[in-house]
Amino acid sequence: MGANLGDRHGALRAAVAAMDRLPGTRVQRVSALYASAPVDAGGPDYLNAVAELATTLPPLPLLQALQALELNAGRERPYRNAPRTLDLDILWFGDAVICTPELTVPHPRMLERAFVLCPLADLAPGRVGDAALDAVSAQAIHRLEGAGWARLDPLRFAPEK
Ligand code: A4P
Ligand code: MG
Repeated sequence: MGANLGDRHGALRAAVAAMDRLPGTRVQRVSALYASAPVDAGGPDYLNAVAELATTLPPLPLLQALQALELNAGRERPYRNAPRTLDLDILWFGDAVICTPELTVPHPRMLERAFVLCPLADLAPGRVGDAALDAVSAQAIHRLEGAGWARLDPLRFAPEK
């Protein structure tokens, strides 16, 4: 999840709640929130986080449902990497490897980006690994300790310690 326009906290909180309401889908856990400057883009700083979903939706219907949530949040796409009110990308889908015009999984740029790997490591440290985190350690990123998720149910959505 990412947002760098408007009420970024509110958009990410609403996205977690909306994903939890998708058909056959529950949000299992969410990472901490992370703030960073835009990578390969301009505009205000981003807030990013990663959520783990359990879903019976196949990958493409899930992507389409996420894109509908982006539209509901006022997402516009004037140009590539434009600032946005809400971006919902699929990083992993279980162990699936998907390479279609609409969907590439694992996300092709995730390993280059601290704003993806840091929150992902909150949820899956063993699967991300220290080497991947070391590779992005030069990128400035700020973990918002305990901030931002106040209106989420802390028991349902707390990341694992
Ligand atoms: N698509 C293919 N694979 C996927 C996937 N795994 N998840 C296709 C989601 N979408 C996927 O996406 C463009 C098209 O990618 C979709 O139509 C879908 O069919 P989009 O949401 O319109 O645009 P996007 O997300 O900006 O595109 P892209 O190319 O994925 O951008 P990136 O690489 O995700 O970069 N800096 C900070 N600090 N934080 C950020 O969140 N985000 C970006 C966007 C740049 N810099 C950033 C951040
Ligand atoms: Mg996207």
